[in-house]
Amino acid sequence: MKFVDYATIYVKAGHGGKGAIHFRREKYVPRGGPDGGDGGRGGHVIIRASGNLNTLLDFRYKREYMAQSGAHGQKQRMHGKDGEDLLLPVPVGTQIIDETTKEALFDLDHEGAEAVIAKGGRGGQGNQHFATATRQVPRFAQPGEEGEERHLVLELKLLADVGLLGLPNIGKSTLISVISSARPKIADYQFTTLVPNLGVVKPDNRRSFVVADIPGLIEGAHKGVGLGFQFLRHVERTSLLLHLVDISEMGEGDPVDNMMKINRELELFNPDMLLKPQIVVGTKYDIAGNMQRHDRLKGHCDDNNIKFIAISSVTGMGIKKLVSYLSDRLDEARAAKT
Ligand SMILES: Nc1nc2c(ncn2[C@@H]2O[C@H](COP(=O)(O)OP(=O)(O)OP(=O)(O)O)[C@@H](O)[C@H]2O)c(=O)[nH]1
Ligand SMILES: [Mg+2]
Repeated sequence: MKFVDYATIYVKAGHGGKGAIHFRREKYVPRGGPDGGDGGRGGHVIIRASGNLNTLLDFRYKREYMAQSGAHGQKQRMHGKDGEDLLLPVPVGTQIIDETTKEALFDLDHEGAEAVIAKGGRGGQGNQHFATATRQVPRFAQPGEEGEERHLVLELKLLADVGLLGLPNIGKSTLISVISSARPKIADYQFTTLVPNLGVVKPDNRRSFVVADIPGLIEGAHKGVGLGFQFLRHVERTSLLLHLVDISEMGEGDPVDNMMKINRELELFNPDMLLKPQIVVGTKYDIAGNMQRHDRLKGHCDDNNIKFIAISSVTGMGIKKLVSYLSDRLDEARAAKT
């Protein structure tokens, strides 16, 4: 399935039904009073988060959404039927932004969260309401109100606890495949991962948590180099970032420089990202060779008080330690929130 995390749409709520102009007509009741009923309310447009969806793809194909109008009022004080509400399901984690004012309107961050995004117009009052002592034959009624309309931006930000970050080809997808049931594509070339993957990690006797694997970043991502940094929004809301750095003898470039480059891109994307707790993970430890790159990275982390864990997704070395460390940190983060 195609992954789409951004869409612009136009929504319009239903028009209110017209109030009726009518006079009572019955045998033996000459010149009965006004009995025109009220119009029904126009349908609302409602957006609701659903756990069954994981992309905004549908909104690329269909861009305009209109709810039903209210029915007109009728004789004998009969109320017109309300227009049906239009319900638009979106993935959990979708944010709704007003395209015109850029104002963030709603953040549908849990299953079932919903927002009435455009209100249906009120139905007009029928002429039954307008008779007075001096005006017994009101030949008018209210029209229904317009439904609200809006141009919206929908932006999906996956909700994960831990985000994986790093250059391409360093083993991000391999790690998520080892610690969760996710089965992303893994290959020995850059940009194997083209769209984010989520994996649920279920440690023994601990709470499960969600990890997001995103496409690799390279220097200049903020200018659109490589796949760009558009996918960083999916790790914007995680509690922790795992910054993966290749420490194998096959790895290219200085490991500390590599790490700095990614952090620079993070900062350019959103400076707050640097405030998020980061754990540095040295990958491919099974082929670390003379350990030169490992020692260089670990030394830097120790000097700067950065947590460092070395792993091998191939032999499993360090993986248990990493998962249990993540569980601890997430427990702390949850405790701090409550
Ligand atoms: N020896 C060894 N190879 C590994 C390890 N982890 C990953 N690899 C290999 O490294 C290559 C890249 O792995 P991926 O998991 O696809 O890397 P990625 O970071 O997801 O790459 P992109 O999606 O392109 O950003 C693959 O050939 C993996 O088999 C490891 O711990 N040891
Ligand atoms: Mg990958």
